[in-house]
Amino acid sequence: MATLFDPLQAGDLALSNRIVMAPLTRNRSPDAVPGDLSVTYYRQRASAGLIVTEATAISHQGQGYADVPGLYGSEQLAGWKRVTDAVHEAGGKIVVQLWHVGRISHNSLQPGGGKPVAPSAIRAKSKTYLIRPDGSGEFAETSEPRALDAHEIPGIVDDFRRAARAAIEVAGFDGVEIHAANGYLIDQFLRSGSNHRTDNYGGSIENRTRFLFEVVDAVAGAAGSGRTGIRLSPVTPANDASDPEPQPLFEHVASGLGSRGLAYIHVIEGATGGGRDFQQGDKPFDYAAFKAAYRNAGGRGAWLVNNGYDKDLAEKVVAEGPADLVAFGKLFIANPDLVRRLKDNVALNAPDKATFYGGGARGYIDYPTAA
Ligand code: 8OZ
Repeated sequence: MATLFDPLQAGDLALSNRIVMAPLTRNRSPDAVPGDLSVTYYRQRASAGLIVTEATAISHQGQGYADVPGLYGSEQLAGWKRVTDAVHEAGGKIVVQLWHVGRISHNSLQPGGGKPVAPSAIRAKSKTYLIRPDGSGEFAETSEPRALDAHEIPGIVDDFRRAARAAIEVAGFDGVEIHAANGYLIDQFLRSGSNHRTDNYGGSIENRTRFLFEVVDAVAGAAGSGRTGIRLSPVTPANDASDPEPQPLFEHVASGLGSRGLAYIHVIEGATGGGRDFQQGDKPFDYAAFKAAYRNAGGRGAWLVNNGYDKDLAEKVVAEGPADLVAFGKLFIANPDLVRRLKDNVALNAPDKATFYGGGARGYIDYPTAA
């Protein structure tokens, strides 16, 4: 029976164990450049089987929060190269999460102070995080977006392609993860609550999933399909994501992904950071049918699960199914040596919520490792 501490081959990624560091937004990259603190933070966590970086904007337009990193300029790529070198020196593997926030943004973060872009001009009931001129942080309502013109969509697909290529060739990542979860741009296209388009990117399930598959094909073409993963959150209400019928939608996504040779599928079960049983529509989501749709379509990638796992539940899903890999978020914030602590049953440090977003070294690189 598989354990959390066994190696796994996920596509082209040879992982030393089944414990993944989840993507975690930390807002410590002024000018979108990861700096010394981030080099230390990721190096400290290199014993994870795989690190998925915090969500990283593929373009200035894809930015939605203060001090989150990007992949679109040479300084940002150079900052990330220092991170990947440090993780590799420490024996780890690291992929970058490719992010376009769509409507979850604020005019003040957009090129020229313009409106954020979205499938449709529907404002999200959600907040973003800004930093005031005096350096203090504040949560602010997301701005009114404008609907993308169909002729702009290939340019965004190109931004994903360019970011994926630079991530591998310049920044030295082992792979990339497409962020298609949590109510950001790709998820906004998927769900009927945020996509009211009447062209071939809206309406039917085939049309609402078109943008996702275009991005997957572009990114997998640039990074290599065996170095590409994708994160999905079939029922999350995060960032005002809503769709009354997630089952057929996400089974269509899963079967389309099955033939694309990806390294892994990363599934947030339930409400992101909240209840694992959360549902949208009138039926509980059937994760087994979702996974079966992927395997039945030929999908061979690793099945990576996330949301509220502790050691017992993680061991169970890796031993008995359905998972090959388990991602831990808050536990990795507070425990740089989480793999060793889980293996040796060492008590865990508790995460400090007050230092999750923004700030400096405190709550970022000062959690102790076990003696
Ligand atoms: C927390 C704060 C800001 C962004 C996500 C990228 O939910 C995020 C995020 C999380 O996927």
